[in-house]
Amino acid sequence: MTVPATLLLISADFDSGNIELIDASEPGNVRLAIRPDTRSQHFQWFHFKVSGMTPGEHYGFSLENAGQSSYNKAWQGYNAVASYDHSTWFRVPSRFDGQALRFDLEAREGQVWFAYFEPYSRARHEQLIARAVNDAGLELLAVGKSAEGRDIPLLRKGDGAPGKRKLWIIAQQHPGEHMAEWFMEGVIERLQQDGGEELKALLASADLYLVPNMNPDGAFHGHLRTNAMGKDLNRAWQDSSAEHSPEVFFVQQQMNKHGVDLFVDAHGDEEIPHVFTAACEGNPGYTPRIAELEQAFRSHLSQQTKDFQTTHGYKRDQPGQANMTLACNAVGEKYDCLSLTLEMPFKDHDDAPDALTGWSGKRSAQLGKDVLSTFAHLIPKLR
Ligand code: GEM
Ligand code: ZN
Repeated sequence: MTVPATLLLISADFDSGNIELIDASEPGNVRLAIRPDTRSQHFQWFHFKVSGMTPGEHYGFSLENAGQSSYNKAWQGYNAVASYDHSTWFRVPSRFDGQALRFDLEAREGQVWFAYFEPYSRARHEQLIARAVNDAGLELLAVGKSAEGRDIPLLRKGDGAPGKRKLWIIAQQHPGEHMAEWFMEGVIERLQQDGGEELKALLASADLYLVPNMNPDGAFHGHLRTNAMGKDLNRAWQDSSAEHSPEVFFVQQQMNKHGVDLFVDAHGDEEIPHVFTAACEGNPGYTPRIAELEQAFRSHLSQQTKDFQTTHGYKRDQPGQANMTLACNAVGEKYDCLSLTLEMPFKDHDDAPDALTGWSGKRSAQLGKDVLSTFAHLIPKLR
């Protein structure tokens, strides 16, 4: 009697899971497809579990619709992440033939998870909020609600006293860009652990307004780009609504209430293997003062860490040609303040590559800590 190949089980019915099974009968070529975002054509994020593997055996996986994904050119030079315990992740060599993304694994254990990037779970988000309030002295200033009713906490470090600068960081408008909430974990961890003079000086003259996850519905559903209403939140900053983009609507209400003196919007980028910022050079109200602040931010952060650079990034917008529906541009224009999109790679930061992990949650968190030093440096110049 031939021993049947153990049945491979593929699952994605968990927080931020996304995969559709085509055929798992051949362990050397498990055929899969990525599911699009709800009410949207966008897709690229994947996250799934394989169980029933035999340690020592070779397995091959193929994401067969990768060639139709939102940023399909970005698969060149990309390596998927894998984990045997859903906690420690490593890169697996991947190859893209223009249609399918393929990767192989010689199993070390009976189960493994694969993902587009190291996921930041809702459970970890809840722990982060509790840690922020209980151990890092942040106030739960307000709680918005997503389209499906999930909490969107706005945290504040500081007492909101008049005259203090208001420094805002929001993260993960694009739900598949999980590096953004890892970044926020680093910010909060430093606020919890660092009693040094630099942070004391920062907090003496500024309050931090933090939204660790702008898009909990999209993150939970394994979306790349949209909320549960199919809306790209980073295109909703001129016409947000309680019905289609309640997440942005809530944050804009809070910004109007408290004010903004500096804004950072944390994202991930599919294609460019570097950490970089995009700014407001295309805004109608762009001034030399803002240009100098952008330059000061970039040069200070470049000196702070090898995990940031200013050579690679998006093409600069032409004067007056900015897309004002983006958070960075809308907030920079409305509050006449330094306003930046911070991009972290799904691949690696090629200026300081890490062969085992590529860009990772840990490196995103460290960048969050480093950005606070750049905030401290900029405080005297913001207004
Ligand atoms: C990007 S932000 C695009 C900014 N482009 C320029 N030229 N300033 C988006 O929303 O498309 C952020 C992201 O998705 O990571
Ligand atoms: Zn984004």
